Amino acid sequence: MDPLLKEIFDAILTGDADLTREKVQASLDKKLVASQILNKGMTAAMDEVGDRFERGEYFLPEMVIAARAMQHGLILLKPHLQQSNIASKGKIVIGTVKGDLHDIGKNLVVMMLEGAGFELFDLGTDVSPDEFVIAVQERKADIVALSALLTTTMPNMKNVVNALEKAGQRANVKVIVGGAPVSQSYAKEIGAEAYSPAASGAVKVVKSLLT
Ligand code: B1M
Repeated sequence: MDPLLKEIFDAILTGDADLTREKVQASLDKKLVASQILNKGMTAAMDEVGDRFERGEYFLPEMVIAARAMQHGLILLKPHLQQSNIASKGKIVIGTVKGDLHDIGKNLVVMMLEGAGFELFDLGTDVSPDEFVIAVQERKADIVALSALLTTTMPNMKNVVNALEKAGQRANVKVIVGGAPVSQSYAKEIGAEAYSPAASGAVKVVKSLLT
């Protein structure tokens, strides 16, 4: 592994946003592949942050500053992650479900889908089922994309599906779900059309839903 990736990993782990930016820029200047910088340097660091949190070695403040460092690095990485594909047609309403404030993964999904030419309406985090339904109606969305990072908020994905049904919108829109605790079998269980384990794969999945 390139030593710069380890340096990015360490910079995020210690929540040093300036150093993260510096090392991400150095990696880009060195022509390291953007997806490697993301996966081996940045996302790996967030996984380690999560593990330390579980072991009681890190607390909320450490998670917050690590997330901030990651977000600073992502700003630099964004243009390199987005594919300059031919614009595909499709409107996507996206958000992190009610009760959940995690948005780094969801923001990556937004980046990838926008880069592939889709029109994105990002509702942010802590989005209620009703807010999703209203956005789907107002935007005439083809797809609603739901992110959840907590096992406790996953059920709100099902609540969105139920709310779409109740509003008579279910037939008009496809539902894609993702996020660390979510799985293909969970997607099936709640009646979502699709699941993607990673932001990069979301583009392919969305394209297949719209053909
Ligand atoms: Co929290 N947190 N957190 N956290 N946090 C986790 C998720 C946790 C696994 C940590 C741990 O214990 N190991 C744990 C959840 C346990 C569980 O439910 N199974 C946890 C907890 C417990 C909590 C709190 C409850 C802590 C507390 O208050 N006691 C609290 C909850 C707050 C809330 O949401 N209501 C909390 C708070 C926070 C912060 C605010 C401090 C911060 C979030 C900041 C932010 O997002 N702006 C935070 C962070 C940073 C994490 C970890 C460390 C990192 C998450 C992250 O950004 N990963 C996380 C541990 C971990 O994930 N290893 C943890 C990097 C990101 C690129 O990956 O988000 O998985 P990810 O996204 C991936 C895929 O999942 C996928 O694509 C992305 C890239 O490929 N994906 C999709 C995501 N959405 C998708 C949608 C799709 C398709 C793919 O289609 C629609």
